[in-house]
Amino acid sequence: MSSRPILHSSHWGAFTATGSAEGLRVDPHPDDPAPSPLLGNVAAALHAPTRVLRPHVRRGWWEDGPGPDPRRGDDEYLPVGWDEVLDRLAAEYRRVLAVGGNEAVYGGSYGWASAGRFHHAQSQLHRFLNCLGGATRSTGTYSHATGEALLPHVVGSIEPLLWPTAWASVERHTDLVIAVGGLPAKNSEVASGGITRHEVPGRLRAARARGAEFVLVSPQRDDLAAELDAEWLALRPGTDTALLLALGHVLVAEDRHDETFLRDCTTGAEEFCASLRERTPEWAEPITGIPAQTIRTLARRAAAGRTMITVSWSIGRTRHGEQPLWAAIALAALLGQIGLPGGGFGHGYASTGGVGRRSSSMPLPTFPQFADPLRRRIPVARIADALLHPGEEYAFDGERRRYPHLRLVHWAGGNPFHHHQDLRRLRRAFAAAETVVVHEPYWTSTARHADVVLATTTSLEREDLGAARYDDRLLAMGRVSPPLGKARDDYAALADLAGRLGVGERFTEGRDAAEWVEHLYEEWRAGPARRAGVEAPPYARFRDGGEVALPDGTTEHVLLAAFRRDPSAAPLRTPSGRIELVSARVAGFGYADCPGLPTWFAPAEAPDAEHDLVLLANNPATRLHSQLDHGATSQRSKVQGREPVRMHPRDAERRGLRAGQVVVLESRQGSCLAGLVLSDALREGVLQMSTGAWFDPVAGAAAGVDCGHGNVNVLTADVGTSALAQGCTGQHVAVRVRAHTGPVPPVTVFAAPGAVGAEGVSSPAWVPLRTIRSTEGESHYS
Ligand SMILES: Nc1nc2c(c(=O)[nH]1)N[C@H]1C(S)=C(S)[C@@H](COP(=O)(O)OP(=O)(O)OC[C@H]3O[C@@H](n4cnc5c(=O)[nH]c(N)nc54)[C@H](O)[C@@H]3O)O[C@H]1N2
Ligand SMILES: Nc1nc2c(c(=O)[nH]1)N[C@H]1C(S)=C(S)[C@@H](COP(=O)(O)OP(=O)(O)OC[C@H]3O[C@@H](n4cnc5c(=O)[nH]c(N)nc54)[C@H](O)[C@@H]3O)O[C@H]1N2
Ligand SMILES: [Mo]
Repeated sequence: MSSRPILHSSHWGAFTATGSAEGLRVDPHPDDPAPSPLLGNVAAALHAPTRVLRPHVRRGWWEDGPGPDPRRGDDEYLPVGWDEVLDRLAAEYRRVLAVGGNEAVYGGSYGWASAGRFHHAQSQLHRFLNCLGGATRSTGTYSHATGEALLPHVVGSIEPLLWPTAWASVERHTDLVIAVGGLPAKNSEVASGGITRHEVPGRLRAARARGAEFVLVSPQRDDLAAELDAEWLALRPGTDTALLLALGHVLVAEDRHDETFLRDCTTGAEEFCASLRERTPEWAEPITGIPAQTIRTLARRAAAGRTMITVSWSIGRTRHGEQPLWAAIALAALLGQIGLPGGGFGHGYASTGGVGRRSSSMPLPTFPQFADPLRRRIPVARIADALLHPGEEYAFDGERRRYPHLRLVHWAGGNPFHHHQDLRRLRRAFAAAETVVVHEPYWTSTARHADVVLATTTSLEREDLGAARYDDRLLAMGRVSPPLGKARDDYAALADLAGRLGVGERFTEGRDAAEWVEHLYEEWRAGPARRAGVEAPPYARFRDGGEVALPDGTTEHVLLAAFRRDPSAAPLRTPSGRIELVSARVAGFGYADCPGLPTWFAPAEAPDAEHDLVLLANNPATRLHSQLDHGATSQRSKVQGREPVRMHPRDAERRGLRAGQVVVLESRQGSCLAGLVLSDALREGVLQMSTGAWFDPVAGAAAGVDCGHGNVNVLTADVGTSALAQGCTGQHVAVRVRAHTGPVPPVTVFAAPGAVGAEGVSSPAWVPLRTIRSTEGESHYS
């Protein structure tokens, strides 16, 4: 480790790292006005016990050959050399390509990986696969698949997701922010690719200081900073559409809607307004739990000034998650402020720190991935369906498609055993594959379900260029530590595999990693940077701690502002050229779960006699997803080593539960342990537990549950949002809770399989789960 400070970057902030006898010291970038506590996790990246220190293979695969195998997730791992594992893997690639063609390889490889323009794991893998003639990939994101599918039909583009009205405009012009799903400060700590300055808290403070008012619509009070003095509408989870339609009802009933805007800029206004007739505040009150009078008053306030309605991405990650976004756009259309400074609608403000930044349109240094000759895609959250139902037909965004027969699964930079729903089902799905390859720095649960685990460096062990479209600079990411053990960069591993498959020259173009980083920088410096008048030093000077300032983009909503100024000169790319409050195209798809206009559906995950609470499974405050769960900031939040679950004190009292206790959560899908935290920041009847605790079925087996640590995705259901977007619905799940009795088993998942853990406990090879069956619908392991 270097004993002088080295500049580096992460999805949660830029920092310097300094090696010392006590380990790695991490200091935030001096320009960051609000550094993220997530920096406290960084040092754990070099914590050897959790790291994959050399390539490993699963014994059953190595000895018995490829094929569907229920032992996946329940087998030993053997350390092997790089050459022997890459030889075997190349042979397996040749077999699969011969038997099933390129579509038999699944290389969607969804996930956040690490910051860094060159070593971006997905770009590396996708380039490798494109060199081979392509592979089945994924379309859409776990984050906001509903917006990606819906927005093109309604406003002709996903631009509102990418370049909404900037914070600077909200700060200056907005009178009322209606924040559906809140503007949680914790989410704005993160932005994909890096975030040098955390500006969102300051922006919100400035808007408030100027006089903007905030209304928080969420089951949780702390989805908005207390200093913003927001009015809190603590609605029932999954009922936002009812609230938004009722607000629309009031506008129309009281003639506060903007007829001119509806006439010039929308289509279907008449039919949509007619559909609101029954959607009175009195109708919405028992559904949402929000008093009718509160709804009426809010509608009047919204019509009285400049109003921004923003819907967080989380709301889309529920069954029928397309509806609240469409209802919010329709409500904003009734108010007639779409395209005006500080008005209209947003989707995902504060869902990351990048949304609402004035993003530079300047191209960034980019490792070319080449074109994908195959162009075969599955909706990203349908991975288990695809593995379990090869050849089966499914509906997606107006098309009928068929799942390919996936035989080889290749992942780099993602953790499906964190991000996917219903992990017991995912385990059956992985058992159906013939070979699973994972590049990972850590022994994640996905690595523990793979046949081939390729030991990967973390970004701290590499040099790279740090930059993101929503950030204000390009910075040099220096190497903080030499590679741990025999870990290699994704690039090096893929280059050697490409060589064995006859495409080495095409993949590398004769450059090693260091040469590529320099090449990408110099190419950018001579091209886009020069054209934009951006001053950038030569790489030799930039490389050690260099930073280059990037220009800011525009403040207003580019597409919608132009459209509003002149709808006929700048029509939207919808069939009507306008905002579609009613979409004939979507109606034409004939989907019962996504009709042609914003529609109310009762929540799929609602309390019933058996599961009397709704759990919000949202993104964590103490880490990025599952990354560095063993880091200091994440570990500090644990309760008896378990992931915390928050509950209202009255809900706990009714069940005789106490703060600090280990509890069992059970849903229709599965069960886990969690550590109880009490808080009156939640609506009663609602629990909250973050995603990202590492799946620990070993501790689970000892406690009679599926996960002994608290991975919320053993509880969630694996169902698409609707036939339109087929997005992830992991945000909500109905559960029941009881006290855990008996000993609390140690968490085993932070030590390598087969290793002797911190407490002297030998961590099992992996899991004693013998009864995974390969047939869908049948029961799981016990
Ligand atoms: N129930 C529920 N589930 C959810 C959500 C929810 O709200 N509720 N949210 C969803 C959302 S929005 C998202 S985006 C997903 C996130 O899901 P993921 O993006 O899959 O989660 P991460 O933990 O970030 O996984 C990234 C993995 O990449 C590895 N990695 C880091 N750097 C490198 C590298 O350089 N090379 C390689 N090979 N690997 C690297 C990390 O160790 C980690 O295991 O989760 C989704 N899952
Ligand atoms: N610290 C940190 N920041 C992150 C991430 C992380 O892992 N850690 N992940 C990043 C990623 S990939 C993404 S996609 C974004 C996610 O951004 P979001 O999807 O917006 O974030 P979540 O935290 O999942 O959910 C936000 C809030 O929605 C509220 N909510 C849940 N259900 C409902 C409902 O039915 N109605 C209403 N009105 N509110 C509801 C919850 O109280 C929750 O706190 O965050 C990004 N930022
Ligand atoms: Mo996400």
